[in-house]
Amino acid sequence: MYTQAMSVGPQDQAAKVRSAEDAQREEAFEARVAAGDFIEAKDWMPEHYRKTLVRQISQHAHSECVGMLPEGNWITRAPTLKRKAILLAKVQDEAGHGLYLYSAAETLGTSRDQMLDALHTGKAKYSSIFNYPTLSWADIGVIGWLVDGAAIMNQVPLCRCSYAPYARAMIRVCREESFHQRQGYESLLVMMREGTPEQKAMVQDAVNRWWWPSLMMFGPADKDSPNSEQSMRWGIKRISNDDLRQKFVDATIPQAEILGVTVPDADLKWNAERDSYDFGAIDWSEFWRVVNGDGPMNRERLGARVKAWEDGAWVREAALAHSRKQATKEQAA
Ligand code: BYC
Repeated sequence: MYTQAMSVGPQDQAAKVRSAEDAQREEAFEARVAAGDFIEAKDWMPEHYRKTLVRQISQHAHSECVGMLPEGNWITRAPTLKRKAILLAKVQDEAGHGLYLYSAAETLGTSRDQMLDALHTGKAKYSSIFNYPTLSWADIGVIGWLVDGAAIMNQVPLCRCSYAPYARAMIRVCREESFHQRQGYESLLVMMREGTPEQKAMVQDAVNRWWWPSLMMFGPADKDSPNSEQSMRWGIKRISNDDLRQKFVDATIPQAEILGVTVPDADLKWNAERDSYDFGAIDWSEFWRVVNGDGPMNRERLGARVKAWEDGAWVREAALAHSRKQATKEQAA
């Protein structure tokens, strides 16, 4: 008895040849990546590699854009002209990072409209950290110090990501993030060294609120991270979530000591054997709640992005009408 599945017609033979070719390409791709080679947009890549990159890069781009909101909230209330100019420049940098990253994701064959639609309909994620409120001016310094500090720790290895357009974008992003981290730390140093007792208490309160969410930025523990293994094998991620988190704690605690603040972790202690700090358990239920849309500011943040998109509709329409008019003129000439 013959069934379709057993058919060996010309179509099936073509499929077999194609899949053999794909297997060969895949092998060559894996070998290139294992040798530390960079992949360019026009190179052949497995579909899963492409999808993983679109997911991570678009999510990264969304994070940069949503990340403008908590800080933008303080532009009109910055305490001096100098601080206002710095904050404005920083928020503009974040918009620039979003744009380079959307461009990097577009090289993988996805459109910006598709990516934005995924954000606006809640299908795409953005960093959990931006779903917390900025309650005082000290939050702006602490975001620079801790949030940008965590971002740099995570992003420096991405400058060696196997996908070259993403790696190239990350080089510039990291230079700018490094300035962001320093300006945040410097503003906190001024408050802690020259401030009133109330200002010092404000800094400590901000550290208390941002510490744990900053540790959560690195993502779930390695054992609970479904994407890590494959992403590490493909050289998309170079250092694991837990290793980056540990490096961040080790780099940050001495900075907290210089600043004169403490972090809200009773279990934090130096472990001479590991040459690292031991730290307390992260509340993963809070992390997943925030990632899944139920954090303190999720609704406001997404609402603000959707509103900005809707308010900008007339600009997009006008730009399209203008380009259509130009095209008609050029055709007529
Ligand atoms: N928040 O398998 P895992 C900035 C998701 S912006 C939300 O470990 P992966 C700045 C994860 O997506 C910097 N979701 O995933 C801007 C996955 O879900 P899906 C933002 C998170 O991808 C303005 C699931 O949990 N940085 O610096 O291997 C002002 C399982 O996780 C989070 C980047 O985007 C999270 N924190 O590793 C100031 C860096 N963590 O997608 C500053 C680029 C995990 O399967 N991204 N999830 O549905 C990465 O390096 C990686 O994507 C992550 C996660 C380390 C974040």
